[in-house]
Amino acid sequence: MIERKLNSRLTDSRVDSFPSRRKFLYGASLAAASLALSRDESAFAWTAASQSAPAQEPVPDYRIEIAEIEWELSPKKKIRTAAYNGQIPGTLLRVTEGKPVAIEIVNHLDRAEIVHWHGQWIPVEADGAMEEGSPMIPAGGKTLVQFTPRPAGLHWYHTHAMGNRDLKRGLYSGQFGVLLVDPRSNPGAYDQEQFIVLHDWEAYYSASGDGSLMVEYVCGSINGRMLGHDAPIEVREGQRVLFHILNASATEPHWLALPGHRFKVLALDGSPVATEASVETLRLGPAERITAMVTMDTPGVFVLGEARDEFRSAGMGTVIEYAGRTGKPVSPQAGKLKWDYRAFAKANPAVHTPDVTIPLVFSSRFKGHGALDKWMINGKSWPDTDSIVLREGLRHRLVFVNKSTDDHPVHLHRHNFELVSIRGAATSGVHKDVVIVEAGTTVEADLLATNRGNTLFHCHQQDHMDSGFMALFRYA
Ligand SMILES: [Cu+2]
Repeated sequence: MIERKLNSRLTDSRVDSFPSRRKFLYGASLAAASLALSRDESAFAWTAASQSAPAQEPVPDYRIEIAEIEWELSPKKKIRTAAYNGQIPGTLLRVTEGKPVAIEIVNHLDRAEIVHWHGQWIPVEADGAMEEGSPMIPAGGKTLVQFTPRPAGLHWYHTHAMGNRDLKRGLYSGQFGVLLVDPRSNPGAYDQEQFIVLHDWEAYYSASGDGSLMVEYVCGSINGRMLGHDAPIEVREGQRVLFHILNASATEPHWLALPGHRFKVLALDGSPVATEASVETLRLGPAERITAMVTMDTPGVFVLGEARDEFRSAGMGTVIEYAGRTGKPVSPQAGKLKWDYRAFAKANPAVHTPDVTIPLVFSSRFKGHGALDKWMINGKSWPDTDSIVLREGLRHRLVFVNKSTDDHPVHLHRHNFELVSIRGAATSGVHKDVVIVEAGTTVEADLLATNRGNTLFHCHQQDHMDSGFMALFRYA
């Protein structure tokens, strides 16, 4: 029987164990490919990341195999997509802050790939962004990535390849998984933990009001299954369930609710919040993570899912069932969709004076009917965007000015930032590595430059990133 908890079904993919049925089948399906490759080891060209490693290669703690798979979102919906270790989401990588980890990545695809460690403050060689200078993994090649995980919290790993106009590549595919960095200290008391990973599938282009193209999806899933096609999460009255929630969608923000329950938000993007506020509905832009505790105090059967009917009926939901309760699950009502990062901030914002202020103005250029808009930072599109120079040790105030009519989940690699104002209202105590800058608004965030090396900044919406919404920060 397939394990129902993501945690237990994924932790068995450590290199030295091989017990689960799903993993076993995957091993069998790849046997032919491995055999072919073993005849000619030179086909496995070690890439630059491993050449800088010690002569004695360490035994990897984890292995990630990138391959095309057929995946059953539901019995009626089978898709083909590239994924990690034959499962969606990929193997849960659970590591400890400060304890070095070695991960072997094998690319069985016929194209070069790259894996980014989102939220980790690690060197460029390991980070996984070719624009920074991290090496790609060639088609049929493999690499060994080594880094010391920091900071603790809910992070993730995913392809950083471009999707361009191919809606099966990049984050439109199944190439994503959870990287949970446990703190060295006790993370707190809870009765069980659950991982909730959102994704949208079968992307297609549709014409927006002005005739330019936008991405939409046929269906969505939680933990790789459409609503009603995964085993329910079983809880008991009084339990405190720690939810690790990741929006791994290529382009869509999502709203999540569990009727009759509230989410006590403990951390955003893995970073503990100043105020652990309780909310009814969570908003997660692409790449955002929320760590939240739910006290199970309303017995029944419920859908934990998208608060909006159209997304939930397209599959984005999972059932939560109290012990001994049966019946039709109660779905979230489309209530007010309200989200304010400041709910989790310090009650009295701390005031800091930045050493440097860096305006970053986001705008788009209409490229015509049937075309993708071109996205710009300070008037230029990648690869022509001006690079931003950071000075080590200084406090840089990033002023995100969104002059467009879209919201943008902007992301900074290898660092995080502290939100200092949203729509002109001062704030502090919320540290993130992705922030949604809503259409027509300004968000300010302070970046402490403490991790030398090239640092990519981009919109995490795949089609925006692919259309120029990227810039490189570099240290002076
Ligand atoms: Cu964007």
